[in-house]
Amino acid sequence: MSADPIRIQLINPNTSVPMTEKIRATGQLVAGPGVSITAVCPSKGPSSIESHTEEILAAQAVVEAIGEAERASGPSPDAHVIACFGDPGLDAARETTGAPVLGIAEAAMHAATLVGRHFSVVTTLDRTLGRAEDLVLRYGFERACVGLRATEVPVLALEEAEADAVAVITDSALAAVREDRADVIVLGCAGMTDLCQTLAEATGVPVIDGVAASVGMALGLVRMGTRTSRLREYAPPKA
Ligand code: 5HY
Repeated sequence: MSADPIRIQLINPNTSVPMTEKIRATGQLVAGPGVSITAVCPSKGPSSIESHTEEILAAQAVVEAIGEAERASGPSPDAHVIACFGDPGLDAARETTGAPVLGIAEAAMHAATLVGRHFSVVTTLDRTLGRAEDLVLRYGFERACVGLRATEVPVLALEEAEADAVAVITDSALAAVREDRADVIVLGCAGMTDLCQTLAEATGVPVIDGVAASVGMALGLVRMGTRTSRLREYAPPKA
């Protein structure tokens, strides 16, 4: 095996440093030793992404983070993960680099359909459900997705997941299994990454965290030597 490790960059497009650290920790756990996981977040911008306006700023932060990593001296990342459930800037990111770029929503929905028939998304605020619904349609999961549930737990309340927040999210996941007939739960926020195990134990069904799913899939693509197609849509944009 080459001594050069596989490098995956996780991009949290909000400015929360504790959330970025949680995301990095999950990534490293999934990737295991011998894979270099870095997690970055912007120094300026929204502290959480919960609106369409913040989504646009997040998309810009994603594209900038990829550009910076590619321009930096030393080897560039072999893959990038957009660690925000709206997958902000995913298409632009795929124009920016030939390295695979995975969004956590897209990766989580794919993973969910590999281990069950029906999934429900359990997420933060009701106002984000429109974006989640758009992504379900865009990725073609409208048959598999049987529920989109908001908990009204804001993103930043997940920084230190307190018992109250965990209880509300657990109740929502249990309701999804019971009422939506979901047999898999998809977590709708990168800040829920550390709740995956707890929720799986509470619900008895697979709980998919998109951060973990996208790191696993990114690693697979890198090992397969598969990069983003540069033909047509994802060709590099004009300078
Ligand atoms: C996320 N926002 O994963 C999304 C979740 C959401 O700052 N990180 C954020 O509520 O849409």
